[in-house]
Amino acid sequence: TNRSALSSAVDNSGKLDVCPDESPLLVGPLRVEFSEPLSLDTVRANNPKLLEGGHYKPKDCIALQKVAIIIPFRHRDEHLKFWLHYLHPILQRQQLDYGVYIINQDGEQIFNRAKLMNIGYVEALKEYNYECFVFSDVDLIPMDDRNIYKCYDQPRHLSVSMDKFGYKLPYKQYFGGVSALSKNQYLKINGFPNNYWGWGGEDDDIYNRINYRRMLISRPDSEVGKCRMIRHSRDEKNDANPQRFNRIAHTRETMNRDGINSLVYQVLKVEKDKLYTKITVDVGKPT
Ligand code: UDH
Repeated sequence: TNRSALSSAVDNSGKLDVCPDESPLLVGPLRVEFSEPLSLDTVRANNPKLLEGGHYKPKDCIALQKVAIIIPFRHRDEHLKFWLHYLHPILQRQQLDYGVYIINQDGEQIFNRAKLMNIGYVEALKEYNYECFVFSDVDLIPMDDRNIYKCYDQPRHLSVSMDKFGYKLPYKQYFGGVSALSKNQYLKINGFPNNYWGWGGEDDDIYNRINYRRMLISRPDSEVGKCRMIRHSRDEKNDANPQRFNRIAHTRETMNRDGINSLVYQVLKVEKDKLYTKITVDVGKPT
C-alpha cells in the first residue's frame, strides 16, 4: 500500500474552524482497571471512527496538533489491548489529529526502548506531517483525560503521578513513562540515545539532553497527571543495564554523535490494523 497517500486521503479540512484550546468533550477523572477480560474486536467495535492504521482526526474542527503516539514494544499484547481500550476514546475526546505506532522489536536479543522510539519518530514522519511526538510505555494509562497527549512550549512529561510511585515523582528529574516533544524540541536534542541496551538510564539521558539544550520540563499537576501502570514482572532480555550510570554521566559529549543523526535499523514488516500501525524492526545488538 502507498503509505504517503494517507495525508491526502484524510484531508477534508477545507472549511472547518480550528478546535477550541480546551476540548469541550473532556470529562476529567476516569476509572481505570485491568481486571475485566477484553478482546481487540470489542475495542475495534467501540472505536468506529478510527481510520486504518489507528488514525483519527476530529470531524467538526481542525485539530490543534498532529500527534504521532509512539509505543516501544515486544511481547506485551495483553497490555496493548488495555492501552488501546483506554487511550483511543481519551485521545478522541482530546480532539487530536493522531496516529498510533507500535514499534515492535524483532527477535529475542536485548531490548532497546530509546532506539525504538527514535525509529517511531522517523517512520511516523514518512506517513504524515506530524508536528508532535508522544512516547508512551505500553503499560501506562492516564486516569484523567485533562492530561492532554500533545506538545507544549517545553518538552512535556505526562506520567508525573504514577500509582507505583505513590502518585508522585520518584525524583525531580524523572522523565520516564510518557513524554511529548515537538519536532523542533526533538531535533534540538538530536533525538534519543541509541546505545542504552536493557533496562534503565535512557530516560535520564533524555532528561540530560533537554537540560543541556537549555529547555525546561513542562508537567501537568499531580491530580491531572495521575496514571496507573499495569503490574508486571521484569521481561526477558531487559535486565537492568549496568552501564547506565556511566552513560548518563557523559550525555553532554555523547548526545552530539549518538541520536537521530546516527540511527541505523531495518524495517521488517508494517501492519495496518484499525487500532494501530505496527512496525516490526531489527534494531541490531550492542556493538
Ligand atoms: N517493553 C516491551 N517489552 C519488553 C520490555 C519493554 O514492550 O520486553 C516496553 C513497554 O512499552 C514497557 C516499556 O518498554 O512499558 C518499559 O519497560 P518496562 O515496563 O520493563 O520498564 P518498567 O520500569 O518496569 O516499567 C521495570 C521492570 C519491573 C519489575 C517489577 C518487579 N516487581
